[in-house]
Amino acid sequence: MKDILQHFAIANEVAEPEPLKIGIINDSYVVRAKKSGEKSYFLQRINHHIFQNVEGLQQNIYKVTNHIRQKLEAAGEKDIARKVLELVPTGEGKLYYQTPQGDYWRVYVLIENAFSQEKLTPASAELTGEAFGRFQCQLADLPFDALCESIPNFHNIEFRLQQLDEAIRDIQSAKADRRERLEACKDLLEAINSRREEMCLAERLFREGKLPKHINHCDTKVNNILFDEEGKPICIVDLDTVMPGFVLSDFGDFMRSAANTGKEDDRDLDAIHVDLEIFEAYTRGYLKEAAFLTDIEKELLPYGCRLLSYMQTVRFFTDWLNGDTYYKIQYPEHNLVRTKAQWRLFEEQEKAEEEMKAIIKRLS
Ligand code: GN1
Ligand code: MG
Repeated sequence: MKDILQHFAIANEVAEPEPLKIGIINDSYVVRAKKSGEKSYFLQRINHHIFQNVEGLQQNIYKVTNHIRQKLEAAGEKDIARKVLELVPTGEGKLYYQTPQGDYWRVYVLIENAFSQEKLTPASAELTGEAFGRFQCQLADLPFDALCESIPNFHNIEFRLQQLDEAIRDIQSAKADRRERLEACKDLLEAINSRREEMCLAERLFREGKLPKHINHCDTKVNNILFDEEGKPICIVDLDTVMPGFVLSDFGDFMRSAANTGKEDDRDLDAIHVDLEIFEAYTRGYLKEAAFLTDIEKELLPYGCRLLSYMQTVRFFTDWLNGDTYYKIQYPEHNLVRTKAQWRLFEEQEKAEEEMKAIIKRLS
């Protein structure tokens, strides 16, 4: 792996990359400086089966990080290197390196003493809400066409449902030999289908010109923000999916991961409930910063929570029916377990809808 690092503009001496278990898409490694006080790095193999336009992906990240850096500089912020990611170019000035075998690699400067968390306290959730609100504001003046969709239709639920339908058709037409996977999930499929129309509301409102798109992060899982030792958010990471979308995506995806008393892949479905304390704290912080929100966007925030859990259910379920080709799995039925856990969260969010609405009303 040292061979790969040689291609990047890294001047100091570094140790052998150590694998990190984060994310379920790319492969990540930390590369420590040999001398203390020198820069360490974060090396990633980009999953190019998923990100098929690596050039566009890397350009997006470069534009977004530069834009944020300029905003931080203009605001006179200190310690900017800890507040925004920095890509390390290759010796030839490219934003990634492609091996002769066709793999793609990229390097960031490592942000030291920064940690991701799976569970937040209400106090840190409020600060995190502010951080994501600020992030959206910082990107609000970036023209839409400045960024490409690094994964086309990424958070378009109509498209995700089409993919589910295709997976089912493949099984029914015997093109795919996974009938038992489908047979075992008939009730779940029926339940998913009964919410289809409602869940496509955002896309309809967009077509009618009633719901705007903004530049979003599109993967605001709680572990995609780094905190300092005191638990204060410092930097938003995992910028692979920054692209135009509904603010509902970022609000909903955060709640899907952080305002859930259980885990994304909990086998114990009874452990899964909406954590309204976290919901309220994050919302308070977010609304403080996201001054650009229109009334309809604010009103739809609880719907956004359900939408993202619904979308994640559909995506995990599709991958299960397709024979686990997209997400990394740790055991054979992992995608099925994830599907059921996300569906339970969706049902819990349905139950908590009125309470969530009341909180938003109170905080607006
Ligand atoms: C993936 O990058 P990572 O592993 O944090 C996925 C997200 C899903 C998430 C579910 C490019 O995120 O959309 O919400 O898994 N990213 C991509 O855990 O598909
Ligand atoms: Mg990601």
